[in-house]
Amino acid sequence: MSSLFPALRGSPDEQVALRFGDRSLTYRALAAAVDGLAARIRGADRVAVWATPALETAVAVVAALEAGVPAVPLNPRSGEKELGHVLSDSAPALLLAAPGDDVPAALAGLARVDVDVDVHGTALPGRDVDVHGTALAGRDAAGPHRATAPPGSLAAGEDPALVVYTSGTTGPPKGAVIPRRALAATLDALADAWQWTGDDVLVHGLPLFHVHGLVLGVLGPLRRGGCVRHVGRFTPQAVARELAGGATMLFGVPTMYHRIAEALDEDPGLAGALAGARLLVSGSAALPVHDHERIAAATGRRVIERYGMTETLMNTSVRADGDPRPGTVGVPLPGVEVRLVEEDGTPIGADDGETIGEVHVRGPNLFTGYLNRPDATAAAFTADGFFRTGDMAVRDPDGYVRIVGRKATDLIKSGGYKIGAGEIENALLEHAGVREAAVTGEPDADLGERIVAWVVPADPQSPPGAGELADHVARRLAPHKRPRVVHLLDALPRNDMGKIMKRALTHD
Ligand code: MCA
Ligand code: AMP
Repeated sequence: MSSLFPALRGSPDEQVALRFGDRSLTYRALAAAVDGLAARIRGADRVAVWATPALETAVAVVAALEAGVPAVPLNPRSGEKELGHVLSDSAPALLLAAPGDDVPAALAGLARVDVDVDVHGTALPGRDVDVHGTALAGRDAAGPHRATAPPGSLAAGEDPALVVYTSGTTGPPKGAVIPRRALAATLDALADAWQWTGDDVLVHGLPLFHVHGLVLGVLGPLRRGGCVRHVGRFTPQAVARELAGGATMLFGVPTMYHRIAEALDEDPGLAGALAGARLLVSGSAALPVHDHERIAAATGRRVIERYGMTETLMNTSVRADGDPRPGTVGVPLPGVEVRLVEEDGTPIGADDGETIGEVHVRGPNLFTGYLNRPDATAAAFTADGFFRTGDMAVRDPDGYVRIVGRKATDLIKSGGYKIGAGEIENALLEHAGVREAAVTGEPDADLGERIVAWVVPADPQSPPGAGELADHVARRLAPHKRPRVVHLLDALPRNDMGKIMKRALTHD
């Protein structure tokens, strides 16, 4: 099996690969930790990774990729319902977690493998567990499991590398199966577009259970032989400190750039730090032109945007050597075909910057399908192999793509997270105080969109409080899926067919 990370074996011994807070690992130490862990999990069908923003998450995912075992990153703040769904759907053989991390009871049935890393450079001996979860007393970490890997069967690029859960409009999240070749293709295409090399030092504070923070933000630097510094919790000051201290690139969601733009006035050091960066990249949602302009005015630097999706990894980007036009997501990455189509599927011929069509993409960056969901997989692709993104866009005559909206109004992008309205409605309906519920997104300067719940209480005399409903959703699903605003209504507006008319749900 060819490694996705040649730098693991070829980098100078003391070169730093990962830094999380004040803990760092050189490539040599990373290779040792990865080898030790890979030997313990090799042959497993699939492993879950408790994806805290920590060194151990990076080690666990890289070890799984080196062992040819698909990894399922878990949001450590997932609530009981969401976690239960991901576990039953993905059926991992093992849980990889940092020693000492407390995990919810729902994970207690899974055999746990502690991810031991020694920041001084050697893999630590740990309790060994076989791939079926049985503890193997006294077995050497590099022991017999090396021999259990089915020869040849792990080699192909089509083999699954990651299963990343992503929300749809209704129902629970779907697991997007991302093959090895998609990781390689997207990261190498970005290297071309961004002139991204092993000399780059990336800084970010993104979560590690989604494509942005994990694939681009951790696997990206490691594939290049460069370094990533994760700040733990994002703050403008933390990224400024790293950029002033040698980091060359910043990745963030628009909410993070908005917070940076807001902080620029009071923090003169921040503008200087951003000005010194080689590349400032935003993605996961649209960065408003106002924030683009505020950052450019204060720093003289343009943030560039790239456009991607869990299912497609990266599709387009403003190139490092291109025109950094705000409000656009740039041009298709090398190897990626992008077309805009009419409602009836007819491709739009004219790149006139005006004709709106749905974005379809095809290329080696695409996922292979949704886990256990052949119906959803079939519906997502056209007969000629393009993936239907659901994003609406126009294309300028010189090929620059501008995303102008989304087909489904029931998908909300908040803080860069994709959240399905139906998923939250179902959770709200499980609260005893809720008779009916509808969820919408409304514009929010900080989050892009905020989640709004419209609720008909079971007992109008003692309706549930907004905080209680937010806590209920946070506990069932995840904190970022909680409604930020709750409106109580006597009834939901419905059409003659009984369907809720969400467009009629407004404040006044
Ligand atoms: C508040 N909190 C609560 C509650 N209220 N927790 C439980 N129950 C409650 N009722 C907690 C939160 O959990 C959090 O805790 C703190 O209060 C503040 O939370 P919040 O205001 O929600 O958000 P924030 O911390 O200000 O987060 C903004 C953020 C975040 C940092 C921008 O949204 C974020 O990390 N976004 C990144 C999303 C992302 O990576 N998307 C990529 C997917 P605590 O302080 O302890 O944390 S898209 C993708 O991958 C594609 C491929 C692409 O194109 O990139
Ligand atoms: P996710 O499925 O969570 O991976 O989110 C993918 C979605 O995020 C895409 O379908 C787009 O709607 C949105 N997105 C990602 N990057 C951008 C961007 N630069 N501009 C606008 N929307 C974006």
